[in-house]
Amino acid sequence: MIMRVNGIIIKGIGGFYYVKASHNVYECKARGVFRKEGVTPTIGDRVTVEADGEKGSIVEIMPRTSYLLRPPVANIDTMLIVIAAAEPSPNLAVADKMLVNAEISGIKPAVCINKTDLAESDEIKDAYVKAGYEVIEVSAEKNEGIDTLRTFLKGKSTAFAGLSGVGKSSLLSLITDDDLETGAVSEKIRRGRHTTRHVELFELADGGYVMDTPGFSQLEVEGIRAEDLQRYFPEMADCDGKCRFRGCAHINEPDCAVKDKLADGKIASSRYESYCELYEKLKQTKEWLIK
Ligand SMILES: Nc1nc2c(ncn2[C@@H]2O[C@H](COP(=O)(O)OP(=O)(O)O)[C@@H](O)[C@H]2O)c(=O)[nH]1
Ligand SMILES: [Mg+2]
Ligand SMILES: [Zn+2]
Repeated sequence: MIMRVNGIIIKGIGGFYYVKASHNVYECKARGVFRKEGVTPTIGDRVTVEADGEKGSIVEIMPRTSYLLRPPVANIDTMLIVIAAAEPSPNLAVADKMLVNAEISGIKPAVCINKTDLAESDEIKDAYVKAGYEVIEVSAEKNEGIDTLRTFLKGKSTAFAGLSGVGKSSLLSLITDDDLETGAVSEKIRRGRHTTRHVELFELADGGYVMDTPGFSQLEVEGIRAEDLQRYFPEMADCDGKCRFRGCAHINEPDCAVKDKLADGKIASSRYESYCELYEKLKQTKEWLIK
């Protein structure tokens, strides 16, 4: 008997889409009509399936609230940028690049500082709180802050991003009770179960979804003009129109509201350095590469 059910695509492997609908997962093909319309079903898509037993066919894709291109995933609400307090030592330039890329994608970012058992993290926290971001401090190793993290994740779709080794897999397995690959898992299990690097959404017991985003930390900031970069630094928003020069880049100009805020300690110097670095890189981008 064929039934119509609504669900969410949690993974795609070998031309099949796996759609989670209440307590079932349906192995689905997509109707050819999507190809004609130029739409590719993507992980995170909310879809309608015509199901026959455990197999099904995706017949409708709901409009997306967000779309991340790399890795491709739809309807992510939040991007959680994971930084380790130590091991590896924090790379705030990379964290800021990821924050800008999340902002450009229209996905609300937040910061998670892991490995607080290894080093103190006040300074990092301070930089991002000043920027206006929510900051969650945790230790996957000591199981600290995990309840706060669970509360934060409840009821929304969150993508975890961060450099390799910061503890994304450790955190994801703690909150999903799934046996994900972590640096600590034995080589045998790793080879047996996690040889493919596919992206997958995991449902949380309290409602909501989480996923890892391999490769996201490597993405450069591109597709925007250097002049527009300040829009993606929330702590600069209230400086808009307050500098002496119109179109102030906040780098070499005198009487600059951003530099005043920096001097007052209301913008972290690490954040300002990231801004300057990204601005210079974008300045060198050829105009015709900008969307
Ligand atoms: N000391 C400490 N080690 C951690 C913590 N979280 C993860 N690790 C370790 O850091 C390594 C990398 O973790 P993993 O979850 O694989 O990082 P990923 O590359 O971001 O997925 C592993 O050896 C983990 O056991 C933590 O909170 N404290
Ligand atoms: Mg990992
Ligand atoms: Zn300025």
